[in-house]
Amino acid sequence: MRIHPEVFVTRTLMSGNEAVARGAWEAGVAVGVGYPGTPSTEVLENLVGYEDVRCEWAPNEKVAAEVAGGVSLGGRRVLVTMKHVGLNVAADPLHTQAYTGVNGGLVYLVADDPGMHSSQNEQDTRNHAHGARVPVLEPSDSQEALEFVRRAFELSETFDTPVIVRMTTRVSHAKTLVEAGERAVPAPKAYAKDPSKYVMMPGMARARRVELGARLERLEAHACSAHENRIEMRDAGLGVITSGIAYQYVREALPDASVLKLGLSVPVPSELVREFAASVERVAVIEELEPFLAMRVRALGIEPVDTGLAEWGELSPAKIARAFGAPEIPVRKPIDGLPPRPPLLCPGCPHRGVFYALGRMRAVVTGDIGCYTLAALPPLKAMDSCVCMGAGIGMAHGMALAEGTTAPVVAVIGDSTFAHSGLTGLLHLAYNNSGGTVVILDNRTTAMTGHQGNPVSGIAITGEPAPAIDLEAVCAALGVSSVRTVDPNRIDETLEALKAAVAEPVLSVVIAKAPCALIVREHPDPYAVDEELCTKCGACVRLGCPAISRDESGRAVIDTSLCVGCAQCVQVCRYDAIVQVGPSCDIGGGL
Ligand SMILES: Cc1ncc(C[n+]2csc(CCOP(=O)(O)OP(=O)(O)O)c2C)c(N)n1
Repeated sequence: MRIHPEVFVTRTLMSGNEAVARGAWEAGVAVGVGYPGTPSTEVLENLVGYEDVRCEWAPNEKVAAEVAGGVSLGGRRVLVTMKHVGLNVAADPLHTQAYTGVNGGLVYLVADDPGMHSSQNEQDTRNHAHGARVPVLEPSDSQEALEFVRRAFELSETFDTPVIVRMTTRVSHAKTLVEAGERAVPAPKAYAKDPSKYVMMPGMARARRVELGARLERLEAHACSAHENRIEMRDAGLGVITSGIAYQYVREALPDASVLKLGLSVPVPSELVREFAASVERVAVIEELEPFLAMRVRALGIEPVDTGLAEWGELSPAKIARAFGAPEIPVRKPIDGLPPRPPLLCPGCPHRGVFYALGRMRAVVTGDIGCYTLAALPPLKAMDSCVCMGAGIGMAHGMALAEGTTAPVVAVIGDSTFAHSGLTGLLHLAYNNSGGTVVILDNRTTAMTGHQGNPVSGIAITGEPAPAIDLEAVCAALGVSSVRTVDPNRIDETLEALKAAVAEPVLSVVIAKAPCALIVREHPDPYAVDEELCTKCGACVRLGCPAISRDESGRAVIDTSLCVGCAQCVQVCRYDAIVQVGPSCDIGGGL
């Protein structure tokens, strides 16, 4: 095969998220705003690298969507980014922005996580879109990610609606070749005062609701001829209706099948579906997550074949091939006999000290989402619940109201999560005279999603310093009279502060403040175990530090290449068997 050199000049390997950022830049966005969440985070992290685009991390997705709504109202194009659960938080503005429509193009980039690689649940964003009556574009590779984002801005302005671009983990993170274009910035639109369009009170909203229905019909008519939706006729024996990454899987597993590929999948183009179904003998619907398309196909009186494919988890070419009796697609199996490697808090993680102390207190811990959720796992086993961002604070109060336990109930929440949705929970507790205890784990970063800045750490998306909120002052302003700040690497001090806090009859906050071990540049020298002093009691092992294990005899061993010298283990060893060593010290058998 002859390879044209210009292919390499104009095409670049990009992840789907990189391509989305590029597409938004090419579409002339003025602003990108969002809240981190896997698998969407890199979109904004890439967009900030382009010139002439203002990017901002918001404290949460609702605020991001509202900022985006303002940019749109002001007449400029804007991209708002989040993961699927973020759209729950942003659902309130979205559902009414669908009524008001837009001025400048308003595009939501929402990334779903089938299989829950990095999420607390699985959701199909198409359901939200259907409920809000906004269109959805579903790219199946990076080239489409770029093109569909550009297209989404055109659709937004042509049809006067917010548009969702739905990504999934594999489209977001896989790299495929992309032919990039140039940036074209549309002329800013003038803002014209129009309360009947933008002030959604009942009298105005009712009229807009009629328009919303009419707009959806126009969108559906458009979707029947939109070039994002195409019929690929091959063998007429089987016709597959599909969208997003599932399209790529179908092409690999069933190369002879005819396909109706829906790039603009909401609203479902009924006439196109009918036309396709009439041209094939059997229709199958193959989609990742919910039977969203399948239900609408059925509603048209077309009965798709029962594929037996699950309505949850990730789809794969192998699963599709198996479901259709097609030639098997080999899947690489994990090597036998590998030791299990459960996820653990990093060596030197400051969260560990807090959970060790809470374990000692036998506290019931209503937790939250962040790196610290790992404290629920052995050996710490120090978290009792994790539902959604911010939930732990209200849940601790609810537990106290239920009077179902005599153990102290403590809410634990990270700094980014506190700014995201902990503030209002704490306000509820203060307002309702709770005597509970809330621990804010201030590790100076949003660690879980890759160390983004946040309003507590005071670092902007550009990496520049930004105003940081003063946690002590904020808690006091919300009505919390008892606020303590501790260094969680000092375990005794942390334990004392927690015990004192739960003993108080008033609402108390303990701020556990120490930077994430991964953002600390210089660490103290590592520690090692003195073989002669170690009694094999296992106290240090119960901290769950990846640097500490046992040798065949049961004696503790510290891997000095992993140890960052936090000295938490030193504090739990009652036999002074853990001693500091130089970084390159050969501790051999003697120590
Ligand atoms: C609504 C929502 N948005 C985003 C996420 C992704 N997410 C999970 S935890 C987290 C923040 C964690 O930061 P922090 O609370 O500071 O804890 P850390 O990881 O630093 O310990 C984010 C952004 C999510 N799960 N839910």
